[in-house]
Amino acid sequence: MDIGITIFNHILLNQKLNPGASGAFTRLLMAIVVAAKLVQRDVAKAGLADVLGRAGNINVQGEEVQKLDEIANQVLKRLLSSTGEVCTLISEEEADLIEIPRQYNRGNYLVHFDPLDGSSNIDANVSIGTIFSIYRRVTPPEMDAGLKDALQPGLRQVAAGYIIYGSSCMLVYSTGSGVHGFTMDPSVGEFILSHPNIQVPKKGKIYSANEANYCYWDQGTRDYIDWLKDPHAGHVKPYTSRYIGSLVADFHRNLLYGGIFLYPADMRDPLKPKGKLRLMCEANPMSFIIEQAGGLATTGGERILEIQPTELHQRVPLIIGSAEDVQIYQDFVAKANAR
Ligand code: P6P
Repeated sequence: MDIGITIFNHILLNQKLNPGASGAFTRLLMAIVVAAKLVQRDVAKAGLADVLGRAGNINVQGEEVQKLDEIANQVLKRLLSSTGEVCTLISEEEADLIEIPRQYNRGNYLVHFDPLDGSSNIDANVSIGTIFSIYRRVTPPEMDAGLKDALQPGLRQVAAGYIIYGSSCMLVYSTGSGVHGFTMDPSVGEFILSHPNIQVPKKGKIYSANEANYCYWDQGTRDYIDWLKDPHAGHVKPYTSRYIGSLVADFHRNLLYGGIFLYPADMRDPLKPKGKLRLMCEANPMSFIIEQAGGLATTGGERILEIQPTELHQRVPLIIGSAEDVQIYQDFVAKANAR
């Protein structure tokens, strides 16, 4: 196991593998690393400073915004814009494309990000996370970036990753050459390679879903959950339920241990018929990572990474994890739909 490699060295090694690289992508990734350190610093002291609690305003998703959300959002906007390597940004906290301040160059990349996912858990000191998804622009550099750049299928991502602020702070990312995890060494303030080439187990025994929504799910999903819990289904190892209610935390555990995470479409909130999670800043980056790690990610009917987006903040059902578990889920949905 490679130890002692810092994330900066890892990113630079990655650049050396691409002889034509200008260093722009490297500078962008390094800005994300610095942002992660700044957000981690504030998250770590959340219970101590006045950042705890509500900011008293509502974000574009209609959710109460916590002060840490705002801090994380501003940190990412500032650090990514000042690289001069992005043409626009899209934050889960803001309705529209974020314009890059005029004093900075505009580059060939754009980033979708959720600055602090799972923030409703902040007050309870539950693990939360930052999620990012990087694309190349598709419009000419002399034009202002627009929706054509921002609404690309997840297959077009050039990198994706997340930072989990938990018992330790980890950064997990992929540029399309495997998934690599780095753990923060607080004594030196560096992310050190701790999980090289992460591969998700082909099959797990953990399922993660908010079963309070059970009666609002489609028949195929209900059949699958019933099967998971059926003691007579012939499971080699009985499944166990683990649900934190923080996507990054639930995803990270299943990535390492194996299993399946489900946030299906539900009819609990008629305003959100496609489920709760956002395609561009949650489902696509996590799907890019899981496929790089040998897993699968689906809506139940289609591969997440192949969805052609139509809105910046569109929501999608997300079923993601170990390949065999996700495949079995898809079989249940297909059977139910065929009835
Ligand atoms: P529920 C957190 O608010 C979040 O966006 C994800 O991090 C998490 O997976 C999901 O919502 C939890 O939603 O409806 O189970 O509370």
